[in-house]
Amino acid sequence: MPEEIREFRVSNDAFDDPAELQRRLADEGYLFFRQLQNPDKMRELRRVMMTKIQEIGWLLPDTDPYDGIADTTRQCTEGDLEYTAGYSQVYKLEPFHRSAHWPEITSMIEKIMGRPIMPHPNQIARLWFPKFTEHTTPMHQDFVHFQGNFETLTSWAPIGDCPIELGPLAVIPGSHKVGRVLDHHFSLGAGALKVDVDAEEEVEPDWHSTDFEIGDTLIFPALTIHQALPNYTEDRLRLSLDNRYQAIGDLIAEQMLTPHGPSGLEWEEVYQDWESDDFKYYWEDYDNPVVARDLSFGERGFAEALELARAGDEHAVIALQRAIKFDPDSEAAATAKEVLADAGIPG
Ligand SMILES: O=C(O)CCC(=O)C(=O)O
Ligand SMILES: [Fe+2]
Repeated sequence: MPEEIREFRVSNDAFDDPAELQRRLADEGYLFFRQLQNPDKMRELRRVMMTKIQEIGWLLPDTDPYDGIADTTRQCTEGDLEYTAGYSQVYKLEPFHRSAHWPEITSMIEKIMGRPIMPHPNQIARLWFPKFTEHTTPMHQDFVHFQGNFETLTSWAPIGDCPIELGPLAVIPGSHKVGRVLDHHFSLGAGALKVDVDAEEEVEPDWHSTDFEIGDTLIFPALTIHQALPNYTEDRLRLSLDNRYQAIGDLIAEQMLTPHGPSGLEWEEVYQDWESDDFKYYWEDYDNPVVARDLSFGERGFAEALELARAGDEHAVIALQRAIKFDPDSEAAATAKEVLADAGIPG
């Protein structure tokens, strides 16, 4: 958690001024809008998703699902089998996928990009348990995960109010100006990769965020350094959307055309119970050159986790134990088992 967090600049004043929006994005590496997305539609989406999350058992029974009161005994995160079991059910919800196409957000992205755009079908919802703070998303640049091109924009919005203590996103303004992908290292947090900002001479750790209210939306390109703040609440589940948008015709990495990995799903499974066909396989109408996934970032992080686990690092040990449990027959699990056995730690 950064010692000091300053307030985002709010860009609603430039709402209808694409040139000014583009200038601010180029200069500051993010745009933040109050109520860019329709709060009523967001509230409806929250009700649908939280109702499902309560059915899964991650919210206390006999509470209003809208309040998002977590059963903290069910804590789990991306990379855990239990997370996939629950998240896959949320990931199948049609209204969740439709939300990436809401004109409130697509028209703003198009204004900023100045070209026709499309959402990546690999949409993400984050279901973050309270007091599980060591698994918080660490400082990173999105390019290591999403690749393709540097102009791809992330849109992050909580589905519900998200004050600082519930753990919204924070960014370092201007950090995209490093102009390249910085070294990323092993982290236990979501995404498993972090930039060591203290070791980067070009970057000052000047963190900005805000108490998000429903509809508020943060937009930033693939090189802007950001992190999630820890969810310090007593019992509230943080629910948020992070979606990516790119100009049609630009490079896209293959993994952005598949469902989000932790869902464990194929599109046919996602679409099983949808009422309408209009947003199924929509990207197939667009001609984006597809590049293979660059696995080197993840491989390097995993190699570091092995090294750290050998030295007894607790987070690395947890990460290896998780990898073994998630896919016991994988090559990574075999290596992880060896390392833990050598160190005398149970796999
Ligand atoms: O919601 C989070 O914890 C992480 C989100 C993130 O890093 C992103 O939207 O790029
Ligand atoms: Fe990110």
